[in-house]
Amino acid sequence: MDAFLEANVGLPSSTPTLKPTITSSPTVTPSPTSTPSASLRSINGYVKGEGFKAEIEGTNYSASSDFKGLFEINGITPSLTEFTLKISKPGFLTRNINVKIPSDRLSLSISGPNSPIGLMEGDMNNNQVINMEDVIIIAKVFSLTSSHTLYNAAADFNNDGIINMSDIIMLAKNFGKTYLDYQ
Ligand SMILES: [Ca+2]
Ligand SMILES: [Ca+2]
Repeated sequence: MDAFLEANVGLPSSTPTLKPTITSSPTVTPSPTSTPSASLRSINGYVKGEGFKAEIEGTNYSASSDFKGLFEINGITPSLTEFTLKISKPGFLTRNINVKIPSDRLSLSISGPNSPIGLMEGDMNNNQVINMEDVIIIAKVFSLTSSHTLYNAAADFNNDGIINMSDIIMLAKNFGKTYLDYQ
């Protein structure tokens, strides 16, 4: 009997050593907890103008601003809460905006129709600075209209179908500016 007891006492001591393997199953439980927060998020905002691309840097999430200047990126994975939103358009100085979606929000609006995000005209070669190189590029297409084969839509900042003094003045106002000038 004593030997039996000893054998039985010996058994439980081996059972706890098995327990750690069981503790691995609780680690699976977090997956149900992620289901309620698995709702996809969205971000929207207004940009000054149509055809500006808004993209979440380092991802495939992007959208273009419509004729009202509105863009909307939908279906953003819940794990993506802090990111850089890159706004760009050929001919304009790319702007990066740091965005943080609060964990309790499913949708975030970063700018309204009355305070659209503006981009500076003039970065023709897209090197994050507006300087003489850009002036030379626009000078080459000066006076061309949209019907011309060499017409460069990127240089037509005000999108009126002709590259003229109005566009040059817009660039001149931003001369010397870099991406750092967006605060
Ligand atoms: Ca440039
Ligand atoms: Ca123009």
